[in-house]
Amino acid sequence: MKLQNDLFLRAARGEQTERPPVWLMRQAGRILPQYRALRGSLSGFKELVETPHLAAEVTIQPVDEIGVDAAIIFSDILVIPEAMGLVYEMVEKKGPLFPQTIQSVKDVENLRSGAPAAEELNYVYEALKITKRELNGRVPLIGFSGAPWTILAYMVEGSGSKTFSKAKKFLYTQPEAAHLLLQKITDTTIAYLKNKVAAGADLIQIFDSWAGILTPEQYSTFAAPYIAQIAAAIDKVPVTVFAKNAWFAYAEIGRMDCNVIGVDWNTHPDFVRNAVGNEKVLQGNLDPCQLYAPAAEVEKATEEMLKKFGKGKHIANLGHGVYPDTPLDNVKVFVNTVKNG
Ligand code: 1CP
Repeated sequence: MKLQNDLFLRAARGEQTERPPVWLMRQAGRILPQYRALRGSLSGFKELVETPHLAAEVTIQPVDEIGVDAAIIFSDILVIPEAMGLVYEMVEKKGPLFPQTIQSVKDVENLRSGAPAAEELNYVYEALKITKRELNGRVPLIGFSGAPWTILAYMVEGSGSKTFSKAKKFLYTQPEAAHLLLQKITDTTIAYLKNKVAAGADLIQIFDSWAGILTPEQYSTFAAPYIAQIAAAIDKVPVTVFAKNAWFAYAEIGRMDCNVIGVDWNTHPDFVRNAVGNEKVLQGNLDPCQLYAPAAEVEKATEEMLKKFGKGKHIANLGHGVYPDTPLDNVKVFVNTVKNG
């Protein structure tokens, strides 16, 4: 089906566009009253993720309500560990929890991987198909995964963490087991993302949310090579790599077979441009907390951000996911400022 609004995809491919496209990481979620109402009627987060027509419904909510130029499929990066054999729980007000974690090479050997693991995630592919049908060509649909290092971090740590010191300890003390695990996650992620593309994803974004806690050497050893494998394997649609706080890794990411590079709010777009050259498209990077300021300041800051990126090769977004308690009106000011800019 032909897209009515293909601005996001044209920009991602590096084509000239009349204005930068705009969407928000975590736009499908608690900033929307429609989401909160539906979520409140369910047993929990996983019911929403695992029920394809409901996942499709919340995926489309921000397109209707905020007018963004792309939808992102409602799911979570933690479906991959579960498909490999580690069940996750989403504890209310706390976040993810893995009752069983990875501690040894034996634990890694016991995991499923590759296409058989990816087959466990039919509910995600079903959600993509329903979303594509219901979007009816209005905007492109983004599919996503976590980067292998970020997925390993949850599988070893067992929950969120400020330091992920157990996961980093695993890299320092059991590097062979770590590489085995990273390769299994990579193989599973490639099969999963190819299935997502077959189900209708128009672009793939890889989230390396915990990139910034590694040393540059660790990043080059345990993170970048696996993302590079995934980016090279996804050949039918554009790929975005978002490695949060990994300012030291932009040159390496710039050499990957990806189209778009995410920029967090700590990093100046000029710095990233210098590191990656002129071909790549940049995505970002307003501070999510800026959206708590009065509307007039949100507008001004958004205009300044657009100026910093310059004309072309830019997809407007925040520097990380939007926070759940952000005033919805200011989210709309952000989006409309880009659209009217
Ligand atoms: O009950 C709820 O509503 C829980 C909140 C929530 C939501 C809305 C979680 C739990 N996941 C999601 C959806 C989600 N997760 C999306 C939806 C699509 C969209 O962007 O609109 C996406 C892309 C993710 C990806 C994700 N999950 C990441 C990478 C992106 C990022 O923000 O860095 C990470 C790290 C997770 C793990 C996760 N899932 C949920 C929470 C609270 C967390 C973070 C836990 C931690 O701090 O370690």
